[in-house]
Amino acid sequence: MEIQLWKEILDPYELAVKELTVKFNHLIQEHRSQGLYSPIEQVHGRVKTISSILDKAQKKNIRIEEIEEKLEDIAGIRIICQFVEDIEKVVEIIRNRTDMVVKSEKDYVTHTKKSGYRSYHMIIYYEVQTLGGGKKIQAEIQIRTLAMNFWSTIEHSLQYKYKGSIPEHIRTRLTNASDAILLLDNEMSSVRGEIMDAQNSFQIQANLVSDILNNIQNLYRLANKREIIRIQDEFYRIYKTNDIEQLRRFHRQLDVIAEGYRAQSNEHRYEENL
Ligand code: 0O2
Repeated sequence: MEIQLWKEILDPYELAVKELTVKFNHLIQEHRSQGLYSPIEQVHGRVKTISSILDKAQKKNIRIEEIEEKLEDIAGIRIICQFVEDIEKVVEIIRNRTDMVVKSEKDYVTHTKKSGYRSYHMIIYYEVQTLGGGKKIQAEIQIRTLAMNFWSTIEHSLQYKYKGSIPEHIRTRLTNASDAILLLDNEMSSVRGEIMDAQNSFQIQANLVSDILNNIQNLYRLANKREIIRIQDEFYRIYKTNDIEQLRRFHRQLDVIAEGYRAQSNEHRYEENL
């Protein structure tokens, strides 16, 4: 097939990967800006290279004209979670979305592959808009923990190095490493609550500080310089205490001050217009 034709075929997949990556990243942001724990830690996306498509098609006896129908992972999204429990949450989010239709699922998290590979796979239908109208394509979403991703990235590069026939002694090491990853994920799950609490309070504090700084910045236009310096000094003092409750109170006070200045400036404008 001509390169130009490949480009035409792969273009909607490029678009789908970009859109899906933006959408999943937005989910992370939405959780964080609402002070919620995000079950998604990172998102990566890729379109399979032409040579990988040809290799897989040959391996699976797929004709070129059947590629789009039978190769389900031309568009691939990888979602990385911190904890095993997060995987089920992400799966549920995807099942409930109206812009993706789940075609099939494979659970290699509870049913580890013989190689030691663990991950949750979903094949979805996703529609992109092109110059020629809407096009429904398939995409594979792999959902796994940071630890599972570490193992599979290493194993994948070894498969590449040894062209699929990894020597037995290395296989044994990989199987041992996979067992250790399972243990590591379980250990991390047992302190999940503590870790989530720590991360949540860090996120809440970061959101509060960012809101306060925005408010102070807006006050520059309304309040006098001496008042701003007083507010800033007060902020630095409270910030150093590391006390979220004090920050919350200061945030509320700042809202009241800002509201007072806004009302004053509206009154002023109203009088000028009389
Ligand atoms: P790439 O280069 O990552 O795109 P199968 O019929 O079992 O041979 P199938 O039908 O493609 O494979 O489905 P499966 O098993 O769900 O695998 C899909 C993808 O999961 C693979 O795509 C890999 O990305 C990943 N995967 C599956 N098994 C393993 C494994 O043992 N080790 C690692 N590291 N990854 C795995 P590709 O096209 O094979 O590879």
